[in-house]
Amino acid sequence: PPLPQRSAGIIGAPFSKGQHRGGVETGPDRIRAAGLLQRLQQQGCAVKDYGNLEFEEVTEDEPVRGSSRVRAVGSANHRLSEAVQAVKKDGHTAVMLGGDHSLAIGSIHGHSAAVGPLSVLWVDAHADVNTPLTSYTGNLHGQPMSYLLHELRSKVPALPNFSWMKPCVSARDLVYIGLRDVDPAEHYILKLLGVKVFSMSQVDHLGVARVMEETCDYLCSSVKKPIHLSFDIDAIDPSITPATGTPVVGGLTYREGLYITEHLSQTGLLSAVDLVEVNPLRGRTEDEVRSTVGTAVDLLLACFGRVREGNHPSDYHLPDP
Ligand code: 6HN
Ligand code: MN
Ligand code: MN
Ligand code: MN
Repeated sequence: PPLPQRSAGIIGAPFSKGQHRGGVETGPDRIRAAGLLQRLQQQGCAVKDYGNLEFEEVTEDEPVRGSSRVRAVGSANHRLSEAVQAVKKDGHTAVMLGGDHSLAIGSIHGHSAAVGPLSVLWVDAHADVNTPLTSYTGNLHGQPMSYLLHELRSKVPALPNFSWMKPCVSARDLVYIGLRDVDPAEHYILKLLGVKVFSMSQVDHLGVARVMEETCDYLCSSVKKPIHLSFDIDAIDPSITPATGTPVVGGLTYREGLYITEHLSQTGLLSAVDLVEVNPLRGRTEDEVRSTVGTAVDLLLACFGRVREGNHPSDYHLPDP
């Protein structure tokens, strides 16, 4: 039987205040300019572009417990959460183009508010599970998972402009792939909560096919919850995706990235995707930017059913002579 038509609801989130490097707010427009919407349509996916969010200016934003621009991050994520809820209510798979990874707070919160409990697959060089009290950098893009996990509720202080959100993810429903730069407190948290992690060592040991098989077995073992994919472009090796704020050597290959997204697409459970941390200003050459943005687009196309063996529209027919 033909697959039900896929549809993507795209939200641009030009926001960079979860970290200190300018440029990541230009990610959404660069990813669109590389042809994302047209190419999704060409592969038979319905597309609605919800445009870029506009974030309100926060003037007084002094550090809170050592973390920077907490109020701006809180208010931007409130906006984003409501936008993702609207996209889900319209029946699309939500695509959030970042922007920095602090945006996963609003994206995952909004997704869960609309559809209920989620499975979260976090593909990243980093675990992004520092609490404001464990962060060395004070950057909120290194903290989103600690705000979202039920199990860390008592370890995260109340923060200004965050009263709209509550934790909505269980540690049992979270899987990481690609980790290779994890802070001591983050490592402690992952062990304490028993979070399923496929670090780069495990990817090397098992191979990406087994990693994805085990990921899907683990996430789909009982009820099949909708899947939220939060893909940080720095999960991919910086030789391929150098235009990002916190590159770490030894990452996923382009092919491993595509395998992950192709495989997820085939589960039929992918319900929202974040593609974050593309920073065109961090590329040293135009080729570096092109390679980073092009990889981001290819990962998103694979999320919506594109496969490497080839593709054709379901109504294709051979021309008669
Ligand atoms: N990212 N663990 C470091 C921190 O600042 O907490 C790095 C975070 C990187 C965040 O890449 O989304
Ligand atoms: Mn990262
Ligand atoms: Mn609200
Ligand atoms: Mn990240």
